[in-house]
Amino acid sequence: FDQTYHDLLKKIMVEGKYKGDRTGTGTHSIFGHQMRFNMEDGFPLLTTKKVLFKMLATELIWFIRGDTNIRFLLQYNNNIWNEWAFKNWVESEEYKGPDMTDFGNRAQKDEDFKAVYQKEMDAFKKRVLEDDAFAGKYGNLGNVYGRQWRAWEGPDGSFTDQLKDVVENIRNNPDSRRHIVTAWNPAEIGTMALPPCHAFFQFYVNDGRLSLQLYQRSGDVFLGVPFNIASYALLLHLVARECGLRPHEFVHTLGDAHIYTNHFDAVETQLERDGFEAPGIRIHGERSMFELDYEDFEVVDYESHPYIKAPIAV
Ligand code: THF
Repeated sequence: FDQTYHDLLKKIMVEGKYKGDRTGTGTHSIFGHQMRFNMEDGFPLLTTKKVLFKMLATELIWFIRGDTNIRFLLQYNNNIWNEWAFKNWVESEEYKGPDMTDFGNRAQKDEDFKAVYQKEMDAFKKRVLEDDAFAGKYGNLGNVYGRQWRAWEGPDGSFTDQLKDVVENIRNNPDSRRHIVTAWNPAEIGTMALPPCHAFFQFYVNDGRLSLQLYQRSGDVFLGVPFNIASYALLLHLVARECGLRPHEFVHTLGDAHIYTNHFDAVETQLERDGFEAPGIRIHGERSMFELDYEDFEVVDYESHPYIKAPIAV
């Protein structure tokens, strides 16, 4: 698994072309790449750096619940979506604090600003956790993944639960070529904090085994992709369990696969490391995937190199 991922890192470092981007950070990028991870070889949580399973597992539960409010994540001390909610808050009429324009880049370059930003961010998190009305307004990321997966709104006002439907269809008509869930809803892109990166996925059943392919339009290969791999592998395990099938392959197809220029040193560090044996995953209890909690998951025998810190581009 680590090798498959390292091959992608190397390919971008060698062949990647400089490309400016929305965040103003700059990237090296390639277009079109596919990786395959066989669940029979273990659970693809990378070992050449520590990947925080709790963060991606609680995020996946949040998607599965159809929740789009960061309050749930904050309750697990999961901060991966804070910047996008915070951006809506500081750009609102109601915000009266210090100027937070371009806070992501400024916090990396300016220590004094970073302190001010962190104080504002802490106050924001506290308010989202404690104040229901505030959380309803500014904790919500809009019509992001959870909403599209569980309650896609049709033109007639009806709702489609794509995730429940796909589980039903896999059970009842395994050979179908329409086991699809899409988060890419063109009519609602404007109401999302960030248009979906992992946009479209499909299941495939053969010989009692279930596979999953994801089309990811944009991949932050150092920070996001290790999360995305483990997250969709976990989703594959959950849906297979729900349908009485064995999890087989996760096929990860990437569109714009990029490494941010401020991640290059971190990538070099990671590429010098050799991987350990992949861990395993256990899902405890009998509850349906729609009712699971983080405490029902267990990663077993995870041995990894240390965590590598790198800044997130907002
Ligand atoms: N934006 C960018 N630039 N990259 C992304 O990967 C990304 N996401 C989501 C939305 N926008 C994105 C958010 N997902 C981390 C990981 C995933 C994220 C956001 C942030 C992150 O910082 N991970 C760190 C540490 C986590 C922590 O300590 O809390 C890591 O080292 O893994 C892609 O879906």
